[in-house]
Amino acid sequence: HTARLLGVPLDLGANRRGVDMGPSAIRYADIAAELDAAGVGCVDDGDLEVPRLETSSSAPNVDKSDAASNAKYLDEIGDVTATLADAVATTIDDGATPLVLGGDHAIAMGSMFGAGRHTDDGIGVIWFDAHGDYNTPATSPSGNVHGMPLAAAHGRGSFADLDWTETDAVNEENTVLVGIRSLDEEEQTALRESEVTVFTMREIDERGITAVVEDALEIATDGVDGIHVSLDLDWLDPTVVPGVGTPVRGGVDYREAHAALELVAERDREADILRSMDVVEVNPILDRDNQTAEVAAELAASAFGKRIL
Ligand code: DIR
Ligand code: MN
Ligand code: MN
Ligand code: MN
Repeated sequence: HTARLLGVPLDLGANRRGVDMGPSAIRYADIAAELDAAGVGCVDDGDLEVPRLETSSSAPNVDKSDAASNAKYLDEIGDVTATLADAVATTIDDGATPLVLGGDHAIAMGSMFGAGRHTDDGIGVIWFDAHGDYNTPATSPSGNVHGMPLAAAHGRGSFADLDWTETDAVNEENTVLVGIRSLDEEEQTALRESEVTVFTMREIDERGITAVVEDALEIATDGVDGIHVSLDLDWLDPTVVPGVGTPVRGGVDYREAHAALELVAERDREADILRSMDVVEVNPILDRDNQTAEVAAELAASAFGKRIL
């Protein structure tokens, strides 16, 4: 692979300022050197231009009584999604693998829509996260779009009506959540009724990370043109990654995280499955000594094939 770094310093989808500095922090953690050590060529395309909180037109557009508008900055985020989707699709057409640096998790909509373009059978998704990110504007208790990207990718709720959503290429039955430990009530219902496979932390406790990720890869890659891997750093335990906006106790540890992403790389070596990846929710303001960005850079390198021997 040749990795193409695409920074997306978006924070409008999250409930805290600071994730906009994620791309910078991950570059400072020397992701280029990490990828180099993985034997992966790396081109840095810089950052996408994103609207800033200070200069965006207004209030976030929230009307709790109106389900359709209970999604903060949805218009601005839609613009970013459309731009990123084009960049990701172009990168793949050029024969490279996009590595999208967030930014909050709302950017994954752009990654997935872009990765799904020009496919015959669509893509699968592996979503490493503490959260399900399966809310819609109608169900979200927070109104934060970073809690909704996967539902958007499946064209759920009012997302289906938006002109910037592309809803047929991200296959629900090839979507797998791994390491989940925090779901809102209506999110649970939506996931239970969906074709998405959810592996909670409990499965990891019982069966171990290797067995769970092997299963996830089997499901995600079945009959598709490739997979998108989305890594929310809050997937890991907050003791390992203090620099995230919505930490949840009880996450995977450093070694489990590496084992998981190394399995992705292993499968990619066998069958060329990795189409795109994003690394999101790094918040340097809440971090200590840039640890979270360092872990992000190392895990991305593992997914792209870094090996010890
Ligand atoms: C919560 C938090 N479920 C929400 N989601 C987060 O706002 O919808 N996702 N933090 O990563
Ligand atoms: Mn999360
Ligand atoms: Mn997330
Ligand atoms: Mn490959």
